[in-house]
Amino acid sequence: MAIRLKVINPNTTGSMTRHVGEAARAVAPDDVEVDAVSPAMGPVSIEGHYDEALAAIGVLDEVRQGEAEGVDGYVIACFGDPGLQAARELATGPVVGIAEAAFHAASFVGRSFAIVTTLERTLGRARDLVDSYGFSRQCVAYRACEVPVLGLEEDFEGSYEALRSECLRSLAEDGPDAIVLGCAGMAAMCGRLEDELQIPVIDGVAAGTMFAAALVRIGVGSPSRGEFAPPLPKRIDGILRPFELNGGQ
Ligand code: 2AL
Repeated sequence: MAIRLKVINPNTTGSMTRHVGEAARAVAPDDVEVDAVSPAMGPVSIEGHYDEALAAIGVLDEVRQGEAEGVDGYVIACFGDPGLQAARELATGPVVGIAEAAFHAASFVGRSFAIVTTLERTLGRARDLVDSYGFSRQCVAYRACEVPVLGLEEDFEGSYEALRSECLRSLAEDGPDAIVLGCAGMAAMCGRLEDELQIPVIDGVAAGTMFAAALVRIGVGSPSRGEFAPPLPKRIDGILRPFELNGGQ
């Protein structure tokens, strides 16, 4: 049976969603159908805690719809993994965040990795994720190339140069065994960077797609009891009313 994966770009920029879909399809096996989507509401890019809190709602909306459509697994394609734990409460199948996927991939190929991301202000979130996922010993550096998320598409070559320079500084000063790219919008730069740097460079969109497909194939999904059991039924007020589950009962 074909595996249906929903790859969610949590921001609302359609061109980035298309690129994320291309990155996922480039690695997905023939029996994996990739549906790349972005939420109907939310910020055009995610570069801070406010953006992320709003984007998480859109992610949950997509997972809710995916469950009604029989989706087998999900990838949350933003490096802050917005809404990941909540999405697991909604989903039957696996939900994989690209930051989490990239850290795991890096840990398979070396002792240490460096994260090179977009804006410096997003590094606190990266640190929190590394700590909470248990990768503090492996992550030896947190770096930013100071290109905003949408700038990655607006000036691809200039952004590539900024990213490449920061990666080279990291190799010289931090000595990681691998580089983890800190934004879904960097996916198209991964192969070229790896060729130039001669070190594993990990794009979480590719890693997350393959991990999610593998989990579906081996029959591993979200837990249905305990912390990740479906949300408790309750009334939800105000503009979030459409998120009430089972009529609040
Ligand atoms: C991201 C990302 O992957 N998508 C987005 O909108 N922002 N991450 C980041 N560090 O800027």
